[in-house]
Amino acid sequence: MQRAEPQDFSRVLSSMCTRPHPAARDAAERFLATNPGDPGTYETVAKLEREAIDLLGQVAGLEDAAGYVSSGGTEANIQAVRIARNRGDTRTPNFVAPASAHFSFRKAADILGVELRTAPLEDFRANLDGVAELIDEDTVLVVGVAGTTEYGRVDPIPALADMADDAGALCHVDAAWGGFVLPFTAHSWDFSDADIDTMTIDPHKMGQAAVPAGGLLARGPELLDELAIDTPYLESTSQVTLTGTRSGAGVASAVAAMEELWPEGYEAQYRTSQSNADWLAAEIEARGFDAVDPVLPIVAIDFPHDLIAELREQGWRLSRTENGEGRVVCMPHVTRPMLQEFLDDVDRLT
Ligand code: 0PR
Repeated sequence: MQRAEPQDFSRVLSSMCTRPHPAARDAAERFLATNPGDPGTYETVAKLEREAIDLLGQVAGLEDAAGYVSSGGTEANIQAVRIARNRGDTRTPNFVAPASAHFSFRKAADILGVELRTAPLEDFRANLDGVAELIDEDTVLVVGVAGTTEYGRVDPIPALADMADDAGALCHVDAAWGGFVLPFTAHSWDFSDADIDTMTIDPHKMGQAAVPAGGLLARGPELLDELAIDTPYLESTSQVTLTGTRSGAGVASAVAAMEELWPEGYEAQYRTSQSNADWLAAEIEARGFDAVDPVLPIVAIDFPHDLIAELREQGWRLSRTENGEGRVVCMPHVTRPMLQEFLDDVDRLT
């Protein structure tokens, strides 16, 4: 049988992951057989994880960050809800998140037995009155998204954090995708901008690390302590992660990518991706289609259903928003010549 080869990225417009930076790929390979879930045995990778969290803290405006490298944004979001639930003083906890929040919060609600209250949007962002209406004395967490999955929008994070604080709840920011582009924008989204408690920020998305490398950050170690369970037979005495054995490759590649790219490399990539997104949106509109203004480098395009299907037949990996728009995520592997080729196909098919 022919050996399977991984997907090449030349027509991938739908992914929030990308080709890892060469240094990240190299580090991942070297650390493939290490397990940060057992820091007593795998000391080097455990130290690297500490570095990863320090670096992620720098990206997210937090000194002495607590946290760990998770399997992805899903785990980090679940753990953030778990922290809030365990810290809360109620038997009927709920949390409030905007309708734009990633579906991982629905998994969190289901697993943890915390009611998810979904707040309405206004211009693709959380509507603050809508959020306020859903908060009550059983609310343990308010979620804001910094870089939504479908439209790259940033919720009013400082206002959400204040509302959480007034309610005695925690505030979590999901910057899984946006975290590595937002530092170069004027948006208020991080630990220095607002009184937030936890954040999801994933090296394996815009951070250009190998999969799997997600990130959970917490303002202080006492928040992570809410997750601690005893680990009687390991050298380390407790564990806060959701999974046991974890990817040392992910940890090492996250550190390598951030050491290589933070901040100049990420900034240059943000500028390239954003200018590609702005250019694509303008080109699309010039052809008579609507594009949702790319606040961050994601373009949602009002293509007819059939055209999306035909483009997919041409090999373009284009995903759809819930509203049915075609969605182009301007990741590092999405270059201007690639987008030109995409537009050439659009022109040919219309
Ligand atoms: N939070 C946000 C804002 C996200 O966009 C995502 C994933 C998550 C959390 C969950 O992260 P993990 O998938 O790491 O657990 N958003 C994309 C999605 O689920 C991820 C993705 C990645 C999609 C690669 C396609 C793809 O090829 O749609």
